[in-house]
Amino acid sequence: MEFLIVGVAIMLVLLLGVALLVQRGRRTARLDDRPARPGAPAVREPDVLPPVGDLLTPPVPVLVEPEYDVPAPSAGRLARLRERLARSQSSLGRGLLSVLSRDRLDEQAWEDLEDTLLQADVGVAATQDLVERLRTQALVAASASPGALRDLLAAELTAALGPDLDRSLRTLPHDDRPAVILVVGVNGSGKTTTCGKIARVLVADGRSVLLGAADTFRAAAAEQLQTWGERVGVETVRGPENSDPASVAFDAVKQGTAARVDTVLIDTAGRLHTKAGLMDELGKIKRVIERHGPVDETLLVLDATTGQNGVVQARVFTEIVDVTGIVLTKLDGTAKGGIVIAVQRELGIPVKLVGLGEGKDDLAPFDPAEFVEGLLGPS
Ligand SMILES: Nc1nc2c(ncn2[C@@H]2O[C@H](COP(=O)(O)OP(=O)(O)OP(=O)(O)O)[C@@H](O)[C@H]2O)c(=O)[nH]1
Ligand SMILES: [Mg+2]
Repeated sequence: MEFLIVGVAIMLVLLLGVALLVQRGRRTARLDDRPARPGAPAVREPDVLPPVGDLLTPPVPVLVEPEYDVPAPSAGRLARLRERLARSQSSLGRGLLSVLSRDRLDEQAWEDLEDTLLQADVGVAATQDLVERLRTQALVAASASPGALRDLLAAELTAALGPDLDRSLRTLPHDDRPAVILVVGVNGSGKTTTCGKIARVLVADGRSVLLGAADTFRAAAAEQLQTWGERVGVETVRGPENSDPASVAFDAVKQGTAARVDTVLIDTAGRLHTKAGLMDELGKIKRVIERHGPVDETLLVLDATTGQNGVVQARVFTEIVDVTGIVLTKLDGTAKGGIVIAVQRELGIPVKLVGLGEGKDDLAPFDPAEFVEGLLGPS
């Protein structure tokens, strides 16, 4: 009898075990069948469970040398990013070319061309100038084919972009101190991102760089800059929150000089061009830095999506800090690439760099001919 009871008990235990295994198999299958979120690792049961001993042993910390990013080289970037430019500006390019490919270039056609340029933020004066020059040229060419007209348009757009302006960034050190680049602009235009991207370009070109976080309003601002630097092994000079940004900028240049780095990049807090107090503070930052020597480059970062308002902002900043170059960011997010022409024409300051995305290396030296090719597509 006892023998029978023990036998039945063993059977029951075995059956229970089998039932549990089947149940577990089903659950695993259900997890695996769930549609995976994009980017999420697939859920998989390990084929062989690790020995229990391994699970109990705490992992031994492994000291790993920090690995730095290898930024993309700066040369030829606009050509590589042309695709992105073509995508955002395709409606402008298509609009212009479709007018020029009409059977007759009558008054209506020229008006439509003018409207297309105005809508792309080229600005009134530059648009009138462009259309007039194009009209004259088309008249001279009399029965020009759409292809020939496209080339005329490309040449005129390139000419309007000031192909002879000096767009080089002055980043080379002096005998006794580094080159200093000051980055300014309104809130959210892309200053910190641009500082980070420029640091990457310089590192890629074999230069030594120091970052100065002269945005002391928010601790997060300095952290954001520091993160950009850390990725490429570049140090950031910071000050306490709400400390004087001019003194942080001064210290950054001082430390950069002591460390004999090639270039010091100073990020500043975003400020509205209409706030006199904040604009005065910017003037002070520049003056204090210049106790070490002249600032080599003052870059105004403008968000291309703000359109003509960018020109107004630029004018005020120029009056305060003598801007030497414009960085036009977020060109990937607007079809109004004509702002490049407007801003340069109104201010006589070259667009030196363009931002074409949120990616770490989505910043390119500006090149008028490449830009126009991106706009109009291949001939
Ligand atoms: N699409 C796109 N986004 C950009 C570009 N440049 C910057 N951004 C984005 O714009 C946002 C603001 O950038 P920040 O660099 O923090 O701007 P900021 O001028 O430092 O901002 P404040 O310090 O707050 O004035 C971020 O989300 C960036 O990723 C660009 O060229 N294209
Ligand atoms: Mg910032």
